[in-house]
Amino acid sequence: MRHIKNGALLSCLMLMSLAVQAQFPGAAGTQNSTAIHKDSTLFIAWSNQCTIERGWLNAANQSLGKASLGTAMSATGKPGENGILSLGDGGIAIVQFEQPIKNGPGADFAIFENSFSDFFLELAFVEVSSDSVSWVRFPATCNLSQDTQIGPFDEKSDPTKLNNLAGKYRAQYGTPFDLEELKDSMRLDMDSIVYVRIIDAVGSLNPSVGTKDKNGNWVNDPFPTPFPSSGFDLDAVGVIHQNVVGIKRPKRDLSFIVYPNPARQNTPINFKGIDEQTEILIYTTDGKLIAQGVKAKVQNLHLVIGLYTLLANGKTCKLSVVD
Ligand SMILES: [Ca+2]
Ligand SMILES: [Ca+2]
Ligand SMILES: [Ca+2]
Repeated sequence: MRHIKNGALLSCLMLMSLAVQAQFPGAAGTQNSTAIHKDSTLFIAWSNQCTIERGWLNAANQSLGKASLGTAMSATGKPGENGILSLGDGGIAIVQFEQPIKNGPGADFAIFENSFSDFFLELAFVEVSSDSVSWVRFPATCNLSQDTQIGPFDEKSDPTKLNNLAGKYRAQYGTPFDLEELKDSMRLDMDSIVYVRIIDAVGSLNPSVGTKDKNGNWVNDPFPTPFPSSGFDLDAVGVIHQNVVGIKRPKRDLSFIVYPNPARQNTPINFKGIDEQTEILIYTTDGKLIAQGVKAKVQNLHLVIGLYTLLANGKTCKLSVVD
């Protein structure tokens, strides 16, 4: 008898929890929306570096190849600048900033996608790191249908059912993230978030390729999207609170090796610690991006005499080219 009673109470509690299941803020312009317009004075800086690992045009049919729209630079600067970087299914972008982000009052940074609609929402998980070794994910929620796949052209998403997923809002409106939610993580330095990692959520309900939220629910977003612009389309990452007092150096060595170094003007450059698929970016000392591509593409560049900064997978390396 006692057990039956407890069972009844449990069912009742479950029903109640379903009834009050969290509704999250709605689309830009609706009451209590947390969307932040790109021209908001809250933004004090924008990401200035990005490395990418493209994802598939269709995670369920990898023979189609990978997404290709945009470049790493597309994820730098303000929204609407430098184009859009399409990640593809499961693709990853890691962005960095001139100064680390820190935890201040309210949201600390925001991510911009390029959706044309409040209800066509391509989503991504968001993780942060102080050292590029330990990453902590914002606890994401997707309470969208677990039975009906949102198709590639369906405007059937709903921002009130999404939380802590980039892409919750339409173009020009950033989705905010508050580091306060991660403050109990021993693996982060709340005053020095150096990296933000954006990982396309493969929005398929097919268990072999789909991705789940913090509650074990499938993330449901337009799928499949077998176009060059597949998956999450990263426009920009805006900083709201940054650490200007002094950059805390990452605890680990983040360098990789390039040799010979110094290199002669017309000799190939070799890399150690970089795999074949990793995108390498080459900057001049004044921060201008002059070349990017995988190892096979950039190793035979004929760089003029000078000093360069190379970036790959969030790691950097100085290269000197001599006569
Ligand atoms: Ca905060
Ligand atoms: Ca997706
Ligand atoms: Ca952009």
